Amino acid sequence: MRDIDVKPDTIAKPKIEQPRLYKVILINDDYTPREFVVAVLMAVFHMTEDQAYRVMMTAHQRGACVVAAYTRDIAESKATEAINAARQAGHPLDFTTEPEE
Ligand code: TYC
Repeated sequence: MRDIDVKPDTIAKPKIEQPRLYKVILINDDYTPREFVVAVLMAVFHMTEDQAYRVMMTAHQRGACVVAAYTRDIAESKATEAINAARQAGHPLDFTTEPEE
């Protein structure tokens, strides 16, 4: 009697789809005080003062800077929270979100 090969030719490998991440981008402007930008980055994005200062200066010098990447809902709500804080204080500070490649 011949042995029957019961081993599958291919092993099923479950494919886990990672959710697409969205970047939150800080936009420079000529009016919002630097200290306010740093404070918002610390409060909303949980950065240290050092990290927040570097991100703020990058946006200041280059026009924009990626702050962080999150799932779409989180990215949009953090951008909205940061913009609302700026409007409350009367500053034109702006953030956008865009999908990562
Ligand atoms: N450019 C602003 C100033 O000179 C500071 C600033 C930095 C504003 C980064 C926005 O995303 C920003 N007061």
